[in-house]
Amino acid sequence: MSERLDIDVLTIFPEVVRAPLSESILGRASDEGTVGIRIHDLRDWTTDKYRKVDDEPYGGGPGMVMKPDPFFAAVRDLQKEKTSVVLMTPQGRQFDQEMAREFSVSSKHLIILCGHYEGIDHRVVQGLVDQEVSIGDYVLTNGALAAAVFIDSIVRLIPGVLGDERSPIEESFSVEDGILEAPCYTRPADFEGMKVPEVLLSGHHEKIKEWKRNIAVERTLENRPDLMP
Ligand code: 6GU
Repeated sequence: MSERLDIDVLTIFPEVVRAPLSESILGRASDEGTVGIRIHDLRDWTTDKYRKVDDEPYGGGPGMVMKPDPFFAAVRDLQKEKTSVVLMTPQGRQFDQEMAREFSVSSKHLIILCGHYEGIDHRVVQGLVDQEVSIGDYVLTNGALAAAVFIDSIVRLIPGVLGDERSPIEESFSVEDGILEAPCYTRPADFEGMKVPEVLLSGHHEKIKEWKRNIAVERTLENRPDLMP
């Protein structure tokens, strides 16, 4: 049995995080209690009449900056003994499969803060955050989508969440040499004249393995030469 992972998300767009995580595999993991995901509206920790979460930047500049006080109040309410606080921000360390594995193995309780692209008061980073995470070199309007991606990739690695226990080991970026996966096929063997490679129908396991390896290298050279050892 795996250990339970609890995740609290703080966002001004709870629905953006909730919808993708309630589908299929992740919804089941949540139902079965392998993981407990709670998505909170950051505005619940505001104290003013307008539930204000942002304000103008000191020193000028465009856009608004997210205020520190709702984040501090929320984290103080939610944190437990073994909590790690993660901020989703394009300024963070770039997320990858290795980080997903580390989070899934070592986390007990995560509080995930979703920033807005214009920025978040830096005292949140200094005073609350253990790790700043970016999901890639492009800018999203808000960290909520990034949080859903981050959570999906971690939760699916928890033993028992995927039906087949083997599959996370053999997939791209997780195989020993970290190259892309071979393409796959299913019935029909001939679809409108496009045929499944003969070797896959042969039942010859050594030959199939060799074919998969060769085509994986070929496709990696074409799409992701940076992954080649
Ligand atoms: Cl974590 N947030 C935002 N707003 N944009 C991003 C991102 C995060 N990661 C990549 N782009």
